[in-house]
Amino acid sequence: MLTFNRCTLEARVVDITTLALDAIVNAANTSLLGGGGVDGAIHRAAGPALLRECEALGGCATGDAKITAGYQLPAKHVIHAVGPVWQGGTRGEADLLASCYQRSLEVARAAQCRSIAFPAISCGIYRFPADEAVKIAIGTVLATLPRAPDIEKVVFACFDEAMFARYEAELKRRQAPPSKPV
Ligand code: AR6
Repeated sequence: MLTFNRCTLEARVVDITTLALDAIVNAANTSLLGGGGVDGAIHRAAGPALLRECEALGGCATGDAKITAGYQLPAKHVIHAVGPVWQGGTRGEADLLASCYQRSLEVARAAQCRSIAFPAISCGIYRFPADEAVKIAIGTVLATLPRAPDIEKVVFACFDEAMFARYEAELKRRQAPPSKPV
């Protein structure tokens, strides 16, 4: 766990669809019409009304995020963020992934959310290298939080222990005080 101003950042091994927070983030695609991975799990758990609201949104650009209600989910809102497909790292993938985290927090703030959970966006079907993605996720959340001061809790929902270990290591590295000069 890491504390930044009044906000706690923590990693958990958990199915994101079970979290009763103000918002959970979906790793969506540009159509916003559902898919596999966490997107499929969120749509299944939320029920068909989520797809109907998504159909009215007109899609979403890569790197951007749009909000809906949570319907049958315990979370109040779903923030649908569209991560980049990994294409080797030379197509702006890192900036687009960072933009997902930044835009999600901006959208959460506008909806008065105080708590939010992120999956490891782009780290599944979109094949973004997980070590780099985790650094981008935590770094961008920390950089954006000063502009989203009402957010009190950020959960990084990990589907497996290997992903959890990456988040834990990066959170610990960021929490550690700078080493003293010898
Ligand atoms: N809770 C938390 N994390 C999960 C869950 C869950 N229920 N299910 C999967 N993960 P992915 P992407 C993890 O593939 O790479 C869809 O078809 C998973 O282990 O869901 O951004 C969309 O429609 C991985 O670490 O998202 C898009 O077309 C992470 O969530 C495309 O996949 C993200 O994996 C998006 O691909």
